[in-house]
Amino acid sequence: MMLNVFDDRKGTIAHTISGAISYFIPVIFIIFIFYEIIEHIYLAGKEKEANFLGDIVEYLFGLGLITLFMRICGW
Ligand SMILES: [Ca+2]
Ligand SMILES: [Ca+2]
Repeated sequence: MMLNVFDDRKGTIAHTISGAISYFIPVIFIIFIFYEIIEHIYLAGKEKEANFLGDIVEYLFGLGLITLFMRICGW
């Protein structure tokens, strides 16, 4: 399976921040997945599966970072 992660700066920041915010507002997860699937289907030519999966990894990276941060800080 091919993954294209941290490929563009703007998108990476947006996906990572979305993941981080999901820690506080979990419903963002559903919106994010829904948005990514729509983007993947309608930009099928442009957005390859490697990018689609990579965006989800970027999102999970943000979620993981904030989770670790909160745990380390004891919040
Ligand atoms: Ca995407
Ligand atoms: Ca990406």
